[in-house]
Amino acid sequence: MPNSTTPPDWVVLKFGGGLITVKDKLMTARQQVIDALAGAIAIIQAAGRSPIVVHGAGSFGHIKAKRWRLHEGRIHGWAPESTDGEGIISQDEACVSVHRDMLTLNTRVVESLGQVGLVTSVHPPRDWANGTGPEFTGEFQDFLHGEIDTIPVFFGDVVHCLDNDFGILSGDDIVLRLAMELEGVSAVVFCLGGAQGLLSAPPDDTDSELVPLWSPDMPLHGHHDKAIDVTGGIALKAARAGRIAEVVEDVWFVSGEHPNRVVEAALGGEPSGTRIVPAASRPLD
Ligand code: IP8
Repeated sequence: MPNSTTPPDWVVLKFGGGLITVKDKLMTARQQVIDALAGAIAIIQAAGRSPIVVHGAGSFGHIKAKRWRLHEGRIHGWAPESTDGEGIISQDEACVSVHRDMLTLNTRVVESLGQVGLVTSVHPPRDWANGTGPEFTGEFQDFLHGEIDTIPVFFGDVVHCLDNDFGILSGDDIVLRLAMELEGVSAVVFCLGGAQGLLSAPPDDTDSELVPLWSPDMPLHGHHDKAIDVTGGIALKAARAGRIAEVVEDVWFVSGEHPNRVVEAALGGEPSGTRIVPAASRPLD
């Protein structure tokens, strides 16, 4: 358990949407995976760290956001040709619907954390964030100084935007800002679905191997399902992780389907996965 007399030793964990949901099946959560991750968070907290959980949207956000082009902001006089029988008739209704769906997914995560005895506080970005990308505005620091053993939970969301009314704020950008702005973040762990880390070649290539150490000056091969994703997929994560590695010692991409690797990465170990380092610090090959 974290100790109330010493400053928190923060560990930021991103649960990828492709890990905690079935990405191409509308509103389908992977409950066993979520439960296993909750167990990992309990171990990390019991080891004296203060976890912050940020989760992605997966099929609770991207499918409708894509169909209704919410990432592009308001498009006056536009509606999709087919609405897939979901009863939504405008972008405004789609925003409300995605807000509700994200809370449904968040409830699954929070209840799972509760089942292993963890206390959480949830901070939906729609209530405090404005704008998209790493420069979004919003005072999230205020949420991080409550009870020492309360775990703050954030997620990617539809948020207000000054220029085009609304847009999609990725959980990856929230992770970046937490890592850059909080004092005492010792590790940032991106928990992936369907991948062990970053790969040396496109995933369908038989020669593709796990890259154990990656920096932003190295090539990147990863899958980005543009047909589904409205945020940047693995390329966005890698770019953000490279920046985070400039200020945080342990930055990892690991398979979230192996919770022991998540725990190891969070506690300063050397799990199977990809360690991210800043460009200048990579040893010359
Ligand atoms: O999955 C996207 O967040 P991400 C949020 O963390 C929505 O990029 C609502 C699609």
